[in-house]
Amino acid sequence: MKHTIQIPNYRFLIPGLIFLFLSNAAFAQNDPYMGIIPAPVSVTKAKGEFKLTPETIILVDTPDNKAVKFFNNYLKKAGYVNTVIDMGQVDRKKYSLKNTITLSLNFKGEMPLEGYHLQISENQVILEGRGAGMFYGIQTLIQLLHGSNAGYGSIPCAVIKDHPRFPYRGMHLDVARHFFDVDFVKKYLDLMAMYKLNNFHWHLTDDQGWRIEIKKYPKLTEVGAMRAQTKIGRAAGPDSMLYDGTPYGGFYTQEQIADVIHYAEDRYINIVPEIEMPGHSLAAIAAYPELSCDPEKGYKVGENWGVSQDVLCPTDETFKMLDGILLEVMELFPGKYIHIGGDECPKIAWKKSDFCRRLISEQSLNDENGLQSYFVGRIEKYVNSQGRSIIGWDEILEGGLAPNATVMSWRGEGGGIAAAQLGHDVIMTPGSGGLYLDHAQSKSPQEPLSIGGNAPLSKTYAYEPVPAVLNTEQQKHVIGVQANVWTEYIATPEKAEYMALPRMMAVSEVGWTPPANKDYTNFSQQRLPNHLGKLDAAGFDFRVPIAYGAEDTTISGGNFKVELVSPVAGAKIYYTLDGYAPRETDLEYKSPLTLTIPEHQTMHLKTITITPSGKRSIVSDIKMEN
Ligand code: TNX
Repeated sequence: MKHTIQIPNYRFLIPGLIFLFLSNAAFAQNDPYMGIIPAPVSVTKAKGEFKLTPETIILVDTPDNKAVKFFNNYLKKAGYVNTVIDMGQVDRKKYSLKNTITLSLNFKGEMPLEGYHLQISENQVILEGRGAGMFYGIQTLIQLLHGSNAGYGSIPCAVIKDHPRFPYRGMHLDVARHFFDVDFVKKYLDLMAMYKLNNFHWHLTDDQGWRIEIKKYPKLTEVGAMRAQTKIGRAAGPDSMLYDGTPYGGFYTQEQIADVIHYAEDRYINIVPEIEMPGHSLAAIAAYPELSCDPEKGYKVGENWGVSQDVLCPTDETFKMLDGILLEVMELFPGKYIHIGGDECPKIAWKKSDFCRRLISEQSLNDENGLQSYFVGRIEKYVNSQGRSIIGWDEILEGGLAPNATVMSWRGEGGGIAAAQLGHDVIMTPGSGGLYLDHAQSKSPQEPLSIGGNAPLSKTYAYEPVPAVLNTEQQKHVIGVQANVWTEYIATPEKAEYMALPRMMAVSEVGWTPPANKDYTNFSQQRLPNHLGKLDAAGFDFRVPIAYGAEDTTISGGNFKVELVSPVAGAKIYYTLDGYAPRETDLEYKSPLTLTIPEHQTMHLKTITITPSGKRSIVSDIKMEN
């Protein structure tokens, strides 16, 4: 029997010898989305190409616009020497026959929110955008320029009409379990901007660290930003008694936070700050034990992972302090949303407390769940009084939802569905949907330490944020989607990038692209390799996917033809047939392999992909038996 392992259709059209010399870039010509991630709403290709040369003139009608300035800076940094001209200052007709790129916010006609139109013809590129849409059009244009490899090069003619599916397209970063400095946060924001993600959820406080300076309560960072040591390995594993014995900490000054907010604003990214309460608050309690129901107990900033039993006590003093903290947070962050956490709040401390028992009866609450609602409701009232809205994790539904709250559904979609049915806005971020980027990217034991789980790129990509059980009205309450990077097991910026990439690109497409345009094979094999090639050259870390066609499997038969697609432009695929793990000293895959297995024999095809910068995939293994 003859088996062919995964040959993408478009390859059939290309004679074997020629395709050896084509890079992934060449395949972009067959790609209906011109290599763009996230795939646009509509791309109509035309004949010919626009040539970008040093003489190309850039005409702008709003030189002071943030997005236009961003483009100018990009051109300068990337070494382009083109002249930028303010159209208001010149006779536009003079340029009508010249080779130009026009950026215009003064378009006529309809344009969806955050939308843009990009027309590429032989002489001219015209980009029109609405609000953030200009910025997103610029990101698309930059991706197309990148596609030409040389900086100066050509872009195929086309008309692109584009706008996002959801208004909220989020990425989260936990800086409490491990701290990530301002430079890294900016790098993360750069990535988000490239992929048209517009909300950065900054998880600033947790049991293991308080990371934002609060002037009124200095001990939050003096005490709460530093833990004595950190757990080694899995919290519940056989190594669970091991600690590193090394103090660990870090926090952002308010000045640094303001700088990051400004940086994000320049990229049309809103920041949602999260201050956790009433659970996940041990760092705050270690700083101010009076926040707990048992101030004498003795507390230290968390050193292990998991859920702490020590939580905030719902006293007037606690609320006074939280109001003071939130006021400084709201003075710093200009966005509509303040995330108040609300997840995983064990009720043991409240059950033991006479004060809580009295409060439950005074307030005619049912039980401790009612107390949690009372807590969140009181905080919501304060946040609303300052003109802002709260977001909480789906536990805030338990015991009754605060009247204006937006719910982040993380324990599956149930909380999100219930909240939407109650008429509340919802952001979908279920771990079960592949949106927990702290989960492993495959089942292989070669993956680095993670919290576990299995969220391969294909799973994240396939996530559909609007549950079918919701009716049309309720569906409108699903305002978007977010992926979370919890960092218990992510101690370095490199690993954060490794876990976030390439899944962040999949999240981008889930949040932006109409479902009908989503196509995993096209995304992963035709578009992603070039993006990863660029990120490789730009010094980002990421998980190198296994070569397409080489994924672990067992197949039986006598004759096999194996054809592989490189997951990263410019990377090399090495293989062995002798059972050993391949490395760069082994055979390089250059053209399809024809393999024959005698009867009653077994052969292993093992591959590794190594990028130009030296990043390596895990070793894949196809077992062929006859
Ligand atoms: C649950 S998601 C948590 C986090 C952990 C995460 C690990 C959520 C609201 N709470 O505190 O870091 O799981 O995956």
